[in-house]
Amino acid sequence: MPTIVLHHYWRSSCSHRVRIALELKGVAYEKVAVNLLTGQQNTVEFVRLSPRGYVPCLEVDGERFVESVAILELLEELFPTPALYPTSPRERAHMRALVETINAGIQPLQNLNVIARLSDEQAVRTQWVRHYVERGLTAFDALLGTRSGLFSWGDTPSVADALLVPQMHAARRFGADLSRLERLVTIDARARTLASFARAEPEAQPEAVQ
Ligand SMILES: N[C@@H](CCC(=O)N[C@@H](CS)C(=O)NCC(=O)O)C(=O)O
Repeated sequence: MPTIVLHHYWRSSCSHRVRIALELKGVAYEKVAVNLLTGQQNTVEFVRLSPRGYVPCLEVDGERFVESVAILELLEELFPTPALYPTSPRERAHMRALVETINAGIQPLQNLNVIARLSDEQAVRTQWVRHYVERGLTAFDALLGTRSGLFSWGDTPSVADALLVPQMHAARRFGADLSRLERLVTIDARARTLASFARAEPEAQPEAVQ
């Protein structure tokens, strides 16, 4: 078993994704908290680990990996069971589209340094984030089509759920309107009843500020 260290922030959705995958796969790992609110991500020490000054950063036997989706794919290859990606090329492409709808289509627009540049006013930031969260999650729901599994893609958790659950957490935090996204609300609530998702929750991290 390699030695795994996750540099993360409790409320970062990208960090949350990686914690979910590690927990689902039952991988033992150590966590190092990086406080984004005090700017620890921009210190010389941290930028040496993660050049963009972003969490998460995963160390595997001392080798550093950044970008949560690349990390999720690495974990899938290092620890194939339980599988979080489907096996057929077409299914995998659908799964990646769900992943990117959140990873590329929503999260960059709600990122701390992005909304800080947008405005000093919290109300302006919140309106901006809600808009992109609601549009992106509506697209995610549409991409699920007529699927009716227990989770986003079938009856077992997948990488789509590792993206969805953190994004739903952020959606609630910013007060996004989820009233038309009942299916996503149900999937998210169901996932969070599982012990692996519960251990990965932001509020379950010891440094979480309530
Ligand atoms: N695409 C990257 C983005 C990482 C990212 O945006 N991390 C955020 C937290 S979710 C961060 O560290 N933000 C720090 C900042 O904005 O200063 C990933 O998926 O890992």
